Amino acid sequence: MGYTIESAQSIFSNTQVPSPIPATLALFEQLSVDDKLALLWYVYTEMGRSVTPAAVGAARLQFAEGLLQEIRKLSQPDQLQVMRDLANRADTPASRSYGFFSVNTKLAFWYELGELMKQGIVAPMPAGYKISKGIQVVLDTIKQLDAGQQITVLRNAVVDMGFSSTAIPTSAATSAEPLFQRAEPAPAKIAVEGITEPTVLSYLEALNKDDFEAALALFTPDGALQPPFQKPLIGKEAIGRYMRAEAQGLNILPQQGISESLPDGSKQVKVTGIVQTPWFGVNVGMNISWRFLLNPQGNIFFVAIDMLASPQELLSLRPV
Ligand code: 45D
Repeated sequence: MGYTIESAQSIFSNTQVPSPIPATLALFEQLSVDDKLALLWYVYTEMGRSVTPAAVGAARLQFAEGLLQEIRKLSQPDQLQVMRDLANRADTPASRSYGFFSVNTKLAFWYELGELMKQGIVAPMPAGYKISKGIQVVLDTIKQLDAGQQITVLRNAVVDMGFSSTAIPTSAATSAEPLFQRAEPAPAKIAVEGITEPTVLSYLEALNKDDFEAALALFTPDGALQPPFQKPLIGKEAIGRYMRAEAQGLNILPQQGISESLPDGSKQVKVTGIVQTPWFGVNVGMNISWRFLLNPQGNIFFVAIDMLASPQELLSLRPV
């Protein structure tokens, strides 16, 4: 198959509408550190997207427990300073520890900190805090986003915090990852309107079972997976590590798709549907597309997972 990952990245490119998420995050980046913390507080606590506490198992916090214990012992001004250092990516011991956390441990850490702030154990938002003009602009932008996009902004903001001296992606830096519990059992059998390719259906079913070995077996040895807003991960080892760290407990609810055979016998397949993260359970559905390039043997050479710009894009299934 004469494809490169680069050429595979552009399959179905005419159905890809630019996502508002990078632009929103760029606005967020321009805020002062205190405005960033305040904004996240508003988005997280006022927008009614509640994290399912069941997701935050006690086991999950064990990696963050040390840092949380230290923060509890600090005075409130010092606690605030730790949060500022994290948001500033300052080179401090706390910020470095955080930098080593996996994505899910970072989220669990802030979840717990948010709980401690609500209880007044960790420096809360000052009563009567007045939002600045800058925050208002970003807040208004975030309000335009759908729920799945809002939690993605939250997630990316959190993941980018802390100090990390290496170029290693966080998901690769940690090996031990606690298990997520599914809020609801995922559908075992999958039917996608317009799609009969067994590889694609098996991939989606394997993710719903957290059976990452089965999912990996579908890839070519040089195959790649491109997560939303990230560069492709190449090879089964990298994909497997990533999936074990970040794909646990997802509910995959694909809806429809389009499949096209190419002259050399390979196929490009696009599927759209809903993905639920265990963090928010059934409360938040993310509008997602998968763009697969299958080789003539039916193995996955490339799959890109994209967050759709709007729910209308679920129906955007033009070829090319
Ligand atoms: O700074 O096919 C406070 C793949 C204030 C795999 C706070 C996938 C101060 C292959 C509020 C305390 C994984 C790619 C902060 C599919 C402050 C595949 C706290 C896709 C920070 C389909 C903030 C999966 C907090 C997808 C607690 C698309 C924020 C998964 C918490 C997407 C935010 C998952 C949380 C997403 C966000 C999860 C918990 C977007 C979680 C988002």
